[in-house]
Amino acid sequence: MRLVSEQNPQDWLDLLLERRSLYILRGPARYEFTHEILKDEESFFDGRKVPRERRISVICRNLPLPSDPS
Ligand SMILES: O=C(O)CCC(=O)C(=O)O
Repeated sequence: MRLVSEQNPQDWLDLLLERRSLYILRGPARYEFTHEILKDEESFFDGRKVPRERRISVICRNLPLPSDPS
């Protein structure tokens, strides 16, 4: 997964999502960065090919707080 800063797209970070892994996006990672699953031809981590196969994603979202500007 790649996180890219919305303000400065040169500020990005790749995360390795292992099988059966759980990730939580919150705070700046949730609201100030985009997130994407990389295309197969871009799917490398630490120089190692990460094959894209069938992927099941279960997403849980919280309702925004009333004070949440987004
Ligand atoms: O499949 C994923 O892990 C990404 C989910 C996603 O982009 C989303 O809907 O927030």
